[in-house]
Amino acid sequence: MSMFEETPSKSPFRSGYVAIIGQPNVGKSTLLNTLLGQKIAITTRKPQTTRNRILGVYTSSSAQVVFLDTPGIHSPRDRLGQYMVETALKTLEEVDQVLLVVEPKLPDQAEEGIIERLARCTIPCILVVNKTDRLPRDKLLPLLEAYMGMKIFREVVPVSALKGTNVDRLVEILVENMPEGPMYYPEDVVTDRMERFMASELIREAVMEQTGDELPYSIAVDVEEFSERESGAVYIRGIIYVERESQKGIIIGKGGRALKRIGTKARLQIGRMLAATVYLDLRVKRREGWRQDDDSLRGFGYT
Ligand SMILES: Nc1nc2c(ncn2[C@@H]2O[C@H](COP(=O)(O)OP(=O)(O)OP(=O)(O)O)[C@@H](O)[C@H]2O)c(=O)[nH]1
Ligand SMILES: [Mg+2]
Repeated sequence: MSMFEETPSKSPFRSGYVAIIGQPNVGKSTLLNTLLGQKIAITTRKPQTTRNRILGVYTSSSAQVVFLDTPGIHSPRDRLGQYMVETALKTLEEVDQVLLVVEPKLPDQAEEGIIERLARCTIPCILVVNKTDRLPRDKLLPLLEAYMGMKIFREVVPVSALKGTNVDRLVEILVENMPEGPMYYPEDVVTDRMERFMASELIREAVMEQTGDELPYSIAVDVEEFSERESGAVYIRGIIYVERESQKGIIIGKGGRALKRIGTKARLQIGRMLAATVYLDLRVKRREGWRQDDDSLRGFGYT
C-alpha cells in the first residue's frame, strides 16, 4: 500500500450552476468575463446587448462554477425581446444559485418586479451591487443595508466588474454555498459556444459600437462561412442583416468607410480569440421585419 493513497482531510469538490440575471446594461456580461478572466460575452454601453444564454465555466482545484449569463430582463416589444426575456427567466429553473446584478442604486419599479419573483422561488439568491467604482464611498454602506433589509438575499456583495474589485470574494461566497458535486466540464473548457457563434457575436459587438442608438436592435449577424486555410489562417464570411435600406447605408457609410471600421475592429477581436490570422469578409443585407419572424429568429439562433 502506498503512503499516498489516503487523503482523508481533503475537502470535497464543490460544483454547481449559477444564473446571472438583472436588468439590461447593469454589467452582467462584463461580470462573467471578469469572473472567467477571459472575454466570452460581448459587452457594450447599450442595453439589450446579450440575446442568448451564454455559458461560462470557472474551474479551480476545489470547485467548478458554471455561470449562465442571460439577456437583460425588460418589457419586450417584439418576438426577439420575448425570446430574450424568456431565456433569462427559464434559466432560473436550472440553477443552484442566482446572482441578481444591479446598478449601485435602489431598485426601480421594474427591478422590484424581478426581486419579487426571486423572493417567490426557493433558489438561494445573492445580490451583486455592481459599478461601485462610480459610487462615492459614503453612499455604499446605506445601499448595502437597504438591500440586506429586504431579507431576500443570502448575501449582498458590492463589486466593480469592470475593475475587478471584490470579484474574488464573490467567487468565494458562491463556492462556499455550492453543494458537493462533480466536474461538469473538463477543466480546460471555458464555454460551450462554438467559435463560429463567438465570431458572429464579435461582429455584432463591433456594429453596435460603431452605430447610433436605435440601430443595434435591428441588427443580426450570420456567419455563412467559417473555414480554416492550410496556412492556419481563418476565413470568415459574415452577413450583417438590417431591417431597412436606410440602415444599410448607415452601416456601410460614405465610400464604405463605416463598414471598414467595423470590419477592422471585429477582425482584431476574432483574431485575438482564435489566436490566428483572420480574413473577414462582411456584407450587409436587408431582411425586413426579421425581429417578428419566427423563421428568421430561428435562423439567427434565437430559439
Ligand atoms: N463603471 C463601470 N461600468 C461598468 C461596470 N460593469 C459594466 N460596466 C459597463 O456597463 C455597460 C454594460 O455592460 P454589459 O456587461 O454589456 O451589461 P449587461 O448587463 O450584460 O447588458 P445586457 O446584455 O444588455 O443585458 C458597459 O458599458 C460596461 O463597460 C463596472 O463595474 N463599472
Ligand atoms: Mg450582457
